[in-house]
Amino acid sequence: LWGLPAPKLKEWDGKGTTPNFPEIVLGRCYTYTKVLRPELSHKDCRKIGKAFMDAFLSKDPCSSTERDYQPLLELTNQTVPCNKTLFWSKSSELAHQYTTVQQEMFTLENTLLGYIADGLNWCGDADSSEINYGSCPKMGKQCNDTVFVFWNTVSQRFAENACGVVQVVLNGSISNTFNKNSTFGRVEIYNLRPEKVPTLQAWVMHDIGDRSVACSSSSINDLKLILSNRNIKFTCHDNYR
Ligand code: N1C
Repeated sequence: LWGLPAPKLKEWDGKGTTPNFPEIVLGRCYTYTKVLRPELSHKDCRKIGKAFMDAFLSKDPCSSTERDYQPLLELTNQTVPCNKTLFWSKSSELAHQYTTVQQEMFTLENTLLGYIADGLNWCGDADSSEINYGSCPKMGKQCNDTVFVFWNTVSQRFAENACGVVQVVLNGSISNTFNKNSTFGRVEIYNLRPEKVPTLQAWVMHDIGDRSVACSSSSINDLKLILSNRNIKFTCHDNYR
């Protein structure tokens, strides 16, 4: 409509959408499916990019739901082999260094959708079809924003699909080695399927020089209890080599 000013996007406290978000999503999708894992070269990156935008554009970023991301999840479905799923919490860097060396292991970021979204931020606006590059709701503070809903949704799927013995890398040099409020503690452990996942193995890693033994800490005991109630066996290794 000629002459009408574009509606002003809502202003939030958090940082805005990552610059060039659509291009990054498309580029990462092609890199993953054509270069890194050509067995997925049949995936349609244009469709995937469109489904990602449709999940949040023209919507209030504080009213996002799992359903918004379902079409994107369907287009990016992928099988992770049994015994190869690796979870992590407050140990992203170490976990990913490990999967870089141990290429047959998969964190969520080693799957297509996790790879595409890793480190990015995004939001739309209820009153405009534009991407909001200026600001987005501050996670946890202003609302459960669309990026938070996204990670909950994909983490849930990642855990539901896991099979065999699964691993988690935990940070033994912080007080809450197992944190009930983390994605791992809140979403992933409750979505493991006991009929497919007999055992969860924790690798509790410490900073160099820190010789505490976190496997015997009370937070690890909480994890053990939750799993035992869910009929999943638990093993724990301090500073797995
Ligand atoms: O909250 P966390 O850790 O326990 O989440 C990690 C856990 C892993 O096992 C992943 O499978 O949940 C999954 N996951 C991601 O893969 C991921 N990539 C990037 C969850 N969150 C992820 N992010 C962002 O990091 C996201 O913004 C979320 O809030 C943080 C969580 O990191 P954490 O607290 O160290």
